[in-house]
Amino acid sequence: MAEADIALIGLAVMGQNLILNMNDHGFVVCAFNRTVSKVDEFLANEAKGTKVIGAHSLEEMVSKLKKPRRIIMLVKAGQAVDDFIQKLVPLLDAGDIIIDGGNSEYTDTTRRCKELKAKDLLFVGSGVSGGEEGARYGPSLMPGGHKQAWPHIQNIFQSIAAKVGTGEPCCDWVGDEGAGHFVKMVHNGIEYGDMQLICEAYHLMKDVLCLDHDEMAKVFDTWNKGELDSFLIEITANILKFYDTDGKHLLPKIRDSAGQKGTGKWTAISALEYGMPVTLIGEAVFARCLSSLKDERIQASKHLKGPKETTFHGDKKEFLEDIRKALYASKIISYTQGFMLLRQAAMEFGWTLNYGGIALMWRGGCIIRSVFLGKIKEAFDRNPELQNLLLDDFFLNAVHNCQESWRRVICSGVQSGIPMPCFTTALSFYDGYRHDMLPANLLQAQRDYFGAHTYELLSKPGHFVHTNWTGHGGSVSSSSYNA
Ligand code: 2AM
Repeated sequence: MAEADIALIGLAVMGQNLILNMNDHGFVVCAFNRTVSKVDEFLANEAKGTKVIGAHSLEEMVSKLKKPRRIIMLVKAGQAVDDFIQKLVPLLDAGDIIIDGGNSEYTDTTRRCKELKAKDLLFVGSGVSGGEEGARYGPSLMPGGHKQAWPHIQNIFQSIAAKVGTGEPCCDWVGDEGAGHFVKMVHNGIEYGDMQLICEAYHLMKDVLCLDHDEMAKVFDTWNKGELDSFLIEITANILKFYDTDGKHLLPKIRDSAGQKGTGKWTAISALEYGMPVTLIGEAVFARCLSSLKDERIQASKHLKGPKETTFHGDKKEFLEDIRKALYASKIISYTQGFMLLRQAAMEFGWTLNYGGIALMWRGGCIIRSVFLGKIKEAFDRNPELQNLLLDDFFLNAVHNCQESWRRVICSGVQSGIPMPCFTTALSFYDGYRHDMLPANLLQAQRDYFGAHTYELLSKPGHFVHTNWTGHGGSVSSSSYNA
């Protein structure tokens, strides 16, 4: 009997929690898993007393679904997704919907969209963020793919998603093809940036201002009541307050060598690929790489000297406010860069992206959730065509208001020898972006000098010329060689 609203394949913890979340919202879910014994285990334990039903084969699962059939997969990214799709296709009818809620690469999602379109099936690749807790009680959901699927899944998706404000769901249609997974990837990159910015603020407080852990925790608690109000600032305060079983703070005992699973790296790779200066995420990834060279750093620390004078002479309270503003301004730059990458990807792939919706999707449920994202949503509501976040009045004024502090923090930090890769790259980006004239005229001249790469004159853009700089290099440009 066709009784289930949706089927879910993949009973690891994310899958199980999403099922229970859907069940809580009144949907009948049919559970399936490659290792079929897990279906019975799940029904007998976590799903006991719920309306969740199980299937012991894909055929049985498909037979239990209302039409159009909706099937969501939460399986290991890569081959497992293709394997299930291949097995499902012969069992489905035109208009049925397959959703991939795993951590797939957006290029795979785009490919699967195209393959399934040719078979009259609708495919959706959805970013799911918020970890196990989010999946159970309200994740951020970022679905993209075949838009015809959206009316059939919108109710389920928006019901189970995190809610903000007056109950707005952190889930909306993102865009075509792999857009949902692309947006999830950028989300993860931004998460790397946010975390590193907080680490730089912590480093300055600890080693320039010499604050103790409880003092720092208080600062972060205060920051969390203002414009920096966010999950990551909140947990940072809690981490700083955390005592180990021996009565000492746990944080300073943790080895300063950062791990990574690669999602930040993929954002940086895309930025390089599409030529967008997403420098802050790039620096955040490299900061983790540098931190992981722990043994080398220990050696280097014995030989490489820093500045002689590192004692702070200014007003501590004022400097703390400067750090807060430096963090806020840098964060604005990071999100500006992230949205620049989204815009470029949209151009590259011909996607129409819902930028305000993306900000709202990240507003709750996920690791980067913050009040700040509400401001980004408002900026896109004011102007859906907004070219660059920095050009919105709210963010422009915010950066103007922060910039003196931002510059002071960077000067003091540099003089004290504190590495601040993300604070500094953010400011360099800001200063680069606001200059109508950069020294790339010299760069073009150099390229033309040694490689006859040609250049344009300011007075004649689009018209490429070559100069014989030395009198003996010839006047043939490299493009003429190529021709
Ligand atoms: P399993 O329980 O049978 O291992 C997370 O690992 C989820 O992805 C699990 O439900 C797991 O199923 C599934 N999974 C991992 N690799 C898979 C594969 N190659 N084919 C099908 N499912 C797979």
